[in-house]
Amino acid sequence: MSGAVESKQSFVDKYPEEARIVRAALLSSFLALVLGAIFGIIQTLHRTDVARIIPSTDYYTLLTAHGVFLAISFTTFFLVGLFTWALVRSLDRPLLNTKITWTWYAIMATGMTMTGVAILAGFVDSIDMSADVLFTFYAPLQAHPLFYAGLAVFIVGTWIAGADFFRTWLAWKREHPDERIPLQTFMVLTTMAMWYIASSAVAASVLLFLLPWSLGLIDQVNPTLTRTLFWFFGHPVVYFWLMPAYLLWYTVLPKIAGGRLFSDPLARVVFVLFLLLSTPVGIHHQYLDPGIAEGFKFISMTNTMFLLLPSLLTAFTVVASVEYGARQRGGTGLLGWLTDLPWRKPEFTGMMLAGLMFAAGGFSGMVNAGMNINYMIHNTIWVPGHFHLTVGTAVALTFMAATYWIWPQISNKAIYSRSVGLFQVVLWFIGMALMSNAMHAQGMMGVPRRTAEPEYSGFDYPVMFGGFEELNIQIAIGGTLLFVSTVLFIANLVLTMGNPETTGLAESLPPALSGPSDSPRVLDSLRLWFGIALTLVVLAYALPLAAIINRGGLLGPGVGTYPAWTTPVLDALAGAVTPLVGVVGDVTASLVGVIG
Ligand code: HAS
Ligand code: CU
Repeated sequence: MSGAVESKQSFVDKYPEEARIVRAALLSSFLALVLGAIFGIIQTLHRTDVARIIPSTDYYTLLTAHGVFLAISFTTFFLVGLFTWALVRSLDRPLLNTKITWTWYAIMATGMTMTGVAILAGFVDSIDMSADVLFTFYAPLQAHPLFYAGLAVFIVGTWIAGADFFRTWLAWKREHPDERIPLQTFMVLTTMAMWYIASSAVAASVLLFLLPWSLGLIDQVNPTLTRTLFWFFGHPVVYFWLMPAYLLWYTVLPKIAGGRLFSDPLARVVFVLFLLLSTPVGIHHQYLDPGIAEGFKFISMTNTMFLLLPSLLTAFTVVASVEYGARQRGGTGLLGWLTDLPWRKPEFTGMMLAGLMFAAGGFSGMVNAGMNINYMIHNTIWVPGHFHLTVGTAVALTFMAATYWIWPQISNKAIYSRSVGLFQVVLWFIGMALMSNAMHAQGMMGVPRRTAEPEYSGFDYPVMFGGFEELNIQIAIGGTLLFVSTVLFIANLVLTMGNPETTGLAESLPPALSGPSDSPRVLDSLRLWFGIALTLVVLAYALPLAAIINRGGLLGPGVGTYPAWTTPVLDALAGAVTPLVGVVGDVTASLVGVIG
């Protein structure tokens, strides 16, 4: 899109219907953020024994709500909103049919409501419904069928969203046969392609095993199988959260810094690498699972180490682009240019702090990924420390920061208070630095995750990096700051929505220094990359899955390979077929008699 046109007309001026959809998706995302934040603060204060307003028996309900609303709902609704904006903006063409778009939005919202109701009902004793299965919803924990049905509906919604994006791009391609895929669209499409592969496994797990099991159609499932299918999806889903943040770091952050993206081809390579490598690594969440051979775990570890590459490339490209921006603004010196960046802009500072935190989160991820050191931190609170830096900051803080930049363009309303915005993003950073650091340190002491009572009465934790109690205080203060930061973010947005509409809020995105024509055309061959990605997944998972099913059956040991509910169906079929066979036999016999 040419800068001149866009500077006159904002996104909402040009595409009012699409802007409405983006706003709806973002607001759904922020609703989930509010709910997740409320559960988060209750749980932080409970775990650290600062304030206990719920019984510990409700802790799993709380933790499930916190995880599902934030990790699944907040992230995915933001993603579909952001992707709709990025696709339409970069193709400079409307969606094919917004009725379809509203349909997938409604399907996703319905699915998430079903799942949310099933979880929240767990707080009400008089309702016989609960879903205390955590956001990693594999067996043997079992939820009410509504929880699984809602998730299935939600995932189908995201699949239709992906199809909507692909169809719109294909229409654009027919209109522009010789052009390269615009970078943002390329990022949207590779992410959705990765999502189709990743989510297929969890959809299979829900539809074939967990839902029939919770409906009572089958008596048991094979826990190792449902865990493995979950982690088949559970690792790539973290890149499904991260890739929209990368889209913003690559395409929006350099512009805010006053510069341009350093290299468009490198950005494409990074997204292709994520498509190829995100999925064949999920077993790194199962290093301590029995029933999976060490060799498969080792292969998964090796694949994970390759997967560090796209993030390290990103660190280089994004920092180089930001540095270019600073130098354009007159910055000089080895590090002196850092002072020439627009630190007063919440969208800039928020994204930079998110990127900085990601470096720390990525390093703790490298510790997780090592098979031997994983034994030290697995199932300790180190792991929540890790993912609050990655999804909880690199992703969440980038989304909040980007909202300060995107919202005016999709609503024609200026942000109510940009200084509160700046304060808010810095507060998030400080809160997370305290909370996550203390979580990592406690994890090294062996403090478990996922428990309301980490104290183990009568057991003293060894003192290192400061004592257990002191770290608890850091976690409580950090968690409280995060809650305050979320309240400020939401309040600012609500007040923004009350602002009068205005003009002049349009922003353009400049082309990259090294543009798409510098990269080989094969990079745009989505079919090729999708095919290779599928092949890698088959190579990584065929044998482990076959071994798991061979050992424990599809439905766990002793049940046989076929679901129990097929027995009555087969009996009924046999009952219907037997007389028929009898008739055929009789007829044949009489025919033989006649002929004879
Ligand atoms: Fe992870 C567990 C390994 C990245 C999320 N991870 C989790 C769980 C979650 C999660 C939610 O191998 C818990 C699941 C559960 O409940 O059990 N993770 C990794 C590795 C990476 C990684 C190797 N994780 C992420 C991201 C997440 C995420 C991203 C969410 C968005 N993780 C694991 C493992 C476990 C695990 C094991 C299982 C642990 C266990 O035992 O249970 C890598 O992708 C990390 C690569 C990144 C880097 C950092 C590069 C530095 C950069 C700097 C950026 C700076 C920029 C500019 C852009 C090596 C890119 C600003 C710069 C300035 C100077 C201002
Ligand atoms: Cu992982």
